[in-house]
Amino acid sequence: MDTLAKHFEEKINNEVTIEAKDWLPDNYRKTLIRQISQHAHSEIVGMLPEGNWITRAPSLRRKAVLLAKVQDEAGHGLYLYSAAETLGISRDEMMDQLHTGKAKYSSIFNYPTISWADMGAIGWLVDGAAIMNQVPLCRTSYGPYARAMVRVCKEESFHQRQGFEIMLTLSNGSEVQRKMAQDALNRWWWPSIMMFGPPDDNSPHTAQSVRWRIKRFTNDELRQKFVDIGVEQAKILGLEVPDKDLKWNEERGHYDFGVINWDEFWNVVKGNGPCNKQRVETRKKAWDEGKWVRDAATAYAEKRKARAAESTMKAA
Ligand code: BYC
Repeated sequence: MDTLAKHFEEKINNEVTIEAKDWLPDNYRKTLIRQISQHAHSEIVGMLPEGNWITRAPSLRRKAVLLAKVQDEAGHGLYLYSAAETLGISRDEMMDQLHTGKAKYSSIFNYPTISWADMGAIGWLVDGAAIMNQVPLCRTSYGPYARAMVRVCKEESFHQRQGFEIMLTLSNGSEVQRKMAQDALNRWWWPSIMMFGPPDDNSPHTAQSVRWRIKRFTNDELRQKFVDIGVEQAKILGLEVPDKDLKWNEERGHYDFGVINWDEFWNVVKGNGPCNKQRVETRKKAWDEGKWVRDAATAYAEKRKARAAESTMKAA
């Protein structure tokens, strides 16, 4: 092993954060670009299913909170794209990868949001799963990613609570509202536990990412933590988790749960979920229609730079 690689390994083993200026093995860089850019794409595609309900929120308060949440997701995308850029990929390249299907984004955002209760279920379960996955990422080995995650997680925990509060209100409401909440749980539970990715024995990246301390837990470890907490929270809501095989296992100290439909997961990941085409088309349209904004911002930045250079020359 050459000196640079040895130094890198020592840093990883001693929990010293890796920074953009450091020497990085090529595959570590590639893995991070893949994961961070896919994470960023998930944030901005994740705005769409909820954005769909901003105009239909049941009160001004609900509308204001949902609007703030969706705007937060845009912010998360921006921190994450910036973190990925420190690794040598441009924003344009990342967007191109999203639009051409070369880069993935989370499977969960390819499901439709058909009732207001879905806003509750997304906040409670999807943001809940996101927190479970992302809190350990605050200690990921790459500094710019870890620092971005600190702020993201603070905002995600507010998102999770607002979702749980919607579910609590509905489940304590009229019979129709309680049914809406149960129906949303029935539709979002399984896709949420799929969010953690394929099982460890079928996950090509987990082992190496854990060795590099990019991932602090495996997909199955996080999924189990999520199920254990989610089941208890469903009890507080008085709702039933749609899994007939769910059972507390005294020996393991965890809930056992039913078999995940991995065919459905891979089908959605490969682009054949209920909303994949619509999501990518909406993002492409937004990118094309936003071109004039990017052009104007670039022209303004260039003008400011030229003015600053001119006044420096005058002063000299
Ligand atoms: N959907 O070896 P694996 C959020 C892909 S939350 C689609 O386990 P890795 C939000 C995986 O990319 C959601 N694809 O990979 C919440 C890989 O394909 P490639 C985003 C998936 O990277 C609320 C292949 O399957 N969170 O943003 O070690 C509101 C093999 O998987 C999925 C993050 O991205 C999936 N669910 O582990 C708004 C967190 N799962 O790349 C927004 C950061 C796996 O080889 N990311 N695949 O073509 C991670 O922690 C990890 O990347 C994953 C996957 C756990 C997701």
